[in-house]
Amino acid sequence: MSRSKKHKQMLKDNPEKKPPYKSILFMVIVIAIFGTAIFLVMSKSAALEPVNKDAIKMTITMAGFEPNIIRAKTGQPVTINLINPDNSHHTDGGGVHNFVLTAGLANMNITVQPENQTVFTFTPTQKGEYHWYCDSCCGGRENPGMHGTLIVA
Ligand SMILES: [Cu+2]
Repeated sequence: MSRSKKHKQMLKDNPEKKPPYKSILFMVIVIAIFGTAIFLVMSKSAALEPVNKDAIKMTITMAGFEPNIIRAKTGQPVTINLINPDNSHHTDGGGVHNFVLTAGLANMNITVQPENQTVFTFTPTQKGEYHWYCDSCCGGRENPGMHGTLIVA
């Protein structure tokens, strides 16, 4: 007997009854898939230790920069160890963040990959307040949470 014939025969034998375990199994699979997805997005890797202990340790997540204010002096190099603990399962930007500082001081666009870190140095030459932001996620520059201020004295 062919496969489809067999199936038709089964339907004939048992026309109304749908096996209930099928819908239970379906629910279990749905819950497992959603549970896994939520876990992957929420889980963060063990806190990344900065590779440069002398640098300013800064983290960037979906919640913004921490710290989001740094102070510097003209002519003195600023080194930032930027840590991104977010993982690549974020649908918004794939967990990638960046540090963009262009206005008036420098022309920096530093990208940090998910669960990764990067170290960069720049030397402010003029006093003032300069704003940086992340434009890879959460509305980017338009999102007030994705900003920081560099105060150069
Ligand atoms: Cu970001």
